[in-house]
Amino acid sequence: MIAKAIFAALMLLPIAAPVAAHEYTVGSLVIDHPWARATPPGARVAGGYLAITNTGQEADRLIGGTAPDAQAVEVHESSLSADGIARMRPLAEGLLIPPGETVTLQPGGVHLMIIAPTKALKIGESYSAALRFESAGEVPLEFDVVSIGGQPASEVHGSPQ
Ligand SMILES: [Cu+2]
Repeated sequence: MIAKAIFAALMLLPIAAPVAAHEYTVGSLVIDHPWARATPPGARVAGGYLAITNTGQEADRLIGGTAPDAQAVEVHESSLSADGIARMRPLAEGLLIPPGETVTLQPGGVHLMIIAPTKALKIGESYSAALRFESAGEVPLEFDVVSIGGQPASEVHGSPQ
């Protein structure tokens, strides 16, 4: 009876989840649930977030990406300066994905920066892009676009390179 109840509960999970999780695989890398924040029209950048798990034996590096509706996709790192202002800079060497580990890109930390999007990212839509890894190569994916909320007003963007 208990097993049956658990099974029934599991069957309900995908319906209960507000946004269906989605993942992508390239080589030994698994990319989980890419999401991005909606932007007002004319925004110069948009943030993209996801988790990358390296199931292989060798390290890899996320070095950037492309999007049909943007100038580029860069890997950025945010940090808080002594005066409390959030700043970000492109990671010139890319982001290391060690074997056996999961690296999470999230607001306030390492993130993807969609540079000069040519159309606004709208809530509920998906945004197409492709990520490039040093070893695994390129993987096309879709970001789920969610509401703007939580973006620090004092955030200062470094000049894109
Ligand atoms: Cu950034």
